[in-house]
Amino acid sequence: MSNYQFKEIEAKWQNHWQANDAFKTVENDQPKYYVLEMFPYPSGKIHMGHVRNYSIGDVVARFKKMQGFNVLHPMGWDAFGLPAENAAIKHGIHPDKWTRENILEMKEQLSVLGLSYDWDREVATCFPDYYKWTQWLFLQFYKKGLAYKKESRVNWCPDCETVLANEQVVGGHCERCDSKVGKKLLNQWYFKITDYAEDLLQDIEKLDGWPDKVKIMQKNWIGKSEGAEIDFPIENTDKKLKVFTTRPDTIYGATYMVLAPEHPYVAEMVAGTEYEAPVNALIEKLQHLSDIERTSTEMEKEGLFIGQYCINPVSGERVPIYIANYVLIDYGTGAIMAVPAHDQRDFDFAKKYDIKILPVIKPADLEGEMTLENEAYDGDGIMINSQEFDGLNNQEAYGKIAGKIEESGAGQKTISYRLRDWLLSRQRYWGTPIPIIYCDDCGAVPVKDEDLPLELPTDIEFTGRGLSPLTTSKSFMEAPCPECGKMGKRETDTMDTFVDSSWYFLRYADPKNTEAPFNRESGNYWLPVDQYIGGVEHAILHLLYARFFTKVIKDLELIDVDEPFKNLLTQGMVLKDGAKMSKSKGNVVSPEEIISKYGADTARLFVLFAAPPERDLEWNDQGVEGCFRFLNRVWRLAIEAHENKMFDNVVTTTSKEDKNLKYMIHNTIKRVTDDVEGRFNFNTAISAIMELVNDLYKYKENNKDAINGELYKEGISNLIVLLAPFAPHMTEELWAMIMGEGSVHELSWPQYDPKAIVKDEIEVVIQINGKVKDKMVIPADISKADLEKLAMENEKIQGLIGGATVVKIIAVPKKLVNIVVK
Ligand code: ANZ
Ligand code: ZN
Repeated sequence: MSNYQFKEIEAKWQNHWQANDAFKTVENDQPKYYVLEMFPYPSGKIHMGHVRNYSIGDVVARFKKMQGFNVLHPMGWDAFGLPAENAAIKHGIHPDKWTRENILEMKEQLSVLGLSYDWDREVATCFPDYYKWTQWLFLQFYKKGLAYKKESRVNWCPDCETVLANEQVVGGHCERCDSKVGKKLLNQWYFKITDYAEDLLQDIEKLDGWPDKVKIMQKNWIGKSEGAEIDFPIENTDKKLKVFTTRPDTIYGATYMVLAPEHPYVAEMVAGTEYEAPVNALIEKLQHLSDIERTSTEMEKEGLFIGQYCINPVSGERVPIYIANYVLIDYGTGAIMAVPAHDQRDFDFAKKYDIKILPVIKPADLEGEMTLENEAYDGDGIMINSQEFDGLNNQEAYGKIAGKIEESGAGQKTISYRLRDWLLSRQRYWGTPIPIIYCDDCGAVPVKDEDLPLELPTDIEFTGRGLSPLTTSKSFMEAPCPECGKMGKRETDTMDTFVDSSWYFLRYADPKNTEAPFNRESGNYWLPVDQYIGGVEHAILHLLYARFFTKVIKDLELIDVDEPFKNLLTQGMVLKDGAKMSKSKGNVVSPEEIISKYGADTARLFVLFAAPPERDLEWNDQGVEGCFRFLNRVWRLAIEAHENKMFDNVVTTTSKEDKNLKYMIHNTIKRVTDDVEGRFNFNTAISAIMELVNDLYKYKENNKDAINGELYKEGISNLIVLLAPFAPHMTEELWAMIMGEGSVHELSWPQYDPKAIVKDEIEVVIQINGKVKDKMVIPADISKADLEKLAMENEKIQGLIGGATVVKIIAVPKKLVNIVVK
């Protein structure tokens, strides 16, 4: 018998599939199915996380194809980004060369996994034929007012003299030289994603096929709050301080105001006073903290009085104005009314700086005085210290106080979102150039469509210094104004790589189009993606940006869908020794090693079998061995049947074992189908197939001379077909060898025969006074009366009853008979 020579077999079929365009997809009138794994950054090496991600996608693609869908399963490269630029600075390799080489290397590594990609649709975001359309889309956004420039702060390393991405700032220090990172004000490009905040929030409801945890993360990120904006006049000035609050019901308890230190009023109010120096010192200190750190409840509250007072517009009380670390400039209005009795952060601050704490809501069941020793009270209750509103419950008071504020003209109801506009400018080389030219006369002018793509220049110095490498290119910097022709200057920022990945799934629908990002018919044919698969680390930004792009692209009338991903699967991590595989931990198992030792089919089978896709997967060498042995068992079983011509064996009667095997075959088809479809429980699907293999072995051993050839063939052929999406090479080889013609991957997915999975004999238990005494095998469809009769005729039971009197017989068909005796 020939051994399972996985090396030759896998290479043979990979070449065959490629030579025959086996996975090429064209639009047709079959129902379509678009399955997509998040495209990788071409780092040069695939890791086990990739193997897992792509194996999951490949099973779905192959399974759906066998179910009769026209499957789109593309692959490409998220190819712009910092590592290429760092390689250029460190080793002097041009980012373009570095990236292209990595792409080739990774493609090679992917090809040995036997993945069913239509490589004709490959895209790379760093190729001009792709970023031409990223630029074109940017300009459509710009023309719609959805891309704009404003001044904002970037991380700045004073020693390297360069802008740093957030991930290059480690604990407030520069990743490269360890000096303390500061901030620099730059004019930067933003996408107005906040215009779509409400749509992005509402449409989360439509995403039935998304995990709840991801939907909750998106909701929280958008962070809608309903409340009011209220103006507090500033004493001795004609200025008013606008605050945003979600709790207008607590306004009588506002005992101080807080401004974000960066609030423009602050500098004005403290100019030339004793407060100026301490205010500046605090601002300087806060520059090194992120918003998340600043607002965390753990954060020590810090701030100071700035010498001025506001007037509470409802109570007329005079309240001091502070600045503090926990109020952020770019949420709400950048200023708050602080209610220490009912907000914990205000409470902590008031305790520290000895500010009055005045409760205005008291728990309904509290008798006597309300004291707040250690924490704020954030529950509901009865209004106190609130003039005419005293005695109302606070929910009622909420509307009435908001009404009073509105009537008096001191404020109005409003909605606030946590979502910020998307800062897309990067002071980097290796990204999509922003196609804008600045003209002294005409301002910011879009590059003309016919001049796209605006290509990255190659005459660049990678010094790692300065604002943006593009400023070092003479050929790039100077350009005539598209409107008046006068010499202008180009924008030198490039785009955040999240822009590139916000529309790549649309490009796959029509990747070679030179007239448009994709044509509308193709977009409408393929989109939305039916199944998107990727890591949960992208649950917020990438998915939100992709949803935003899709909505704008729909509003540009380029496509009719308004949500890009119908179903989302977020796969778990691959762990070893309980920790994520990483170079620094030294616990990396390389896919190459595993594949060369056991083959791709084993590697695929293991990552699919070891855990359900959404869970973390613990790497386990014995588990890999086990999968390899299993495939060998399948191999031997099939080859033996073929070589010994077992399928030709004719028997005339159907034995009980035959019936059993028939049941097993069809029940396995049912289990695998149910597990793969919708639920993606590949691990249980594979164990069902393993059980079938055991049963086929048992059947063969027990029926040496009486093997029912036709039935056995049904068993082996279904085994091969069911295993095909998981282990595509071995099954292709076995199919060709045993069944003679065609590709197993071109077959229809098997249907189970419902009659075969009705068990016609079942086991029921017999109880006496509720205790199990015996079991019997009886026809499944027997009547209640017959069931009672059979139980009473049972010899063992008769013996046990002996002389006792039978009081009652309770028969539950298909389950049990209980005989009550006295
Ligand atoms: C008074 C008050 C009383 C508040 C109370 C809360 C509880 P969410 O729900 O997250 O939207 N706030 C407003 N702007 C802020 C800023 N820029 N930085 C830090 N905090 C800010 O939170 C809204 C509440 O957070 C607002 O309602 C405000 O405090 C604070 F018992 O106003 B509240
Ligand atoms: Zn001009």
